[in-house]
Amino acid sequence: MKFVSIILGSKSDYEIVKECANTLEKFGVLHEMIISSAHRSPQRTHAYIKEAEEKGARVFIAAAGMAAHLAGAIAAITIKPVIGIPMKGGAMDGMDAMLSTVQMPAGMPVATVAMGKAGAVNAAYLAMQILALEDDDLKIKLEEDRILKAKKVESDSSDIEVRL
Ligand code: RP5
Repeated sequence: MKFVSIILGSKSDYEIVKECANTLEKFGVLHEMIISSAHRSPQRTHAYIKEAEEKGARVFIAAAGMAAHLAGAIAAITIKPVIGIPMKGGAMDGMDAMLSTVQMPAGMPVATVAMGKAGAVNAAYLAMQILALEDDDLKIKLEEDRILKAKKVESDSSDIEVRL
């Protein structure tokens, strides 16, 4: 069983991170989602990553805010790709989380996406693009999605465009 694993640092991250799960769902990609914190439940986080890897997790997506160490802590445990979603909020409205997530030391990568809904959706897309390296059906779905997106730009433009 191949799947994507999503870990939220807190229930308060759910409203945004559900966009990630919904995107995977839309493409029929299996996923798990749990809450586990790098700081509040480090043993649970460690045990879950090991368990998920054994079950077939191919990519991990970690969402956390404030001193956001969750994605980095997961990257320390696994060599599977780890995607970090920095959550808005806190005194610096997400800048702290973004820097905590993106500024990993050499050799310990976390692929960091944008804050907010776009980041949650892009985390799902990036995970799927990784899976699509070995999944032709998913690759075709992603290619079709790109074509639809390009067509939507054209149809949106034709609603309003003015050309000389
Ligand atoms: C982080 O601290 C969580 O990922 C969340 O974004 C932030 C605040 O958590 P709560 O205090 O709302 O549980 O660990």
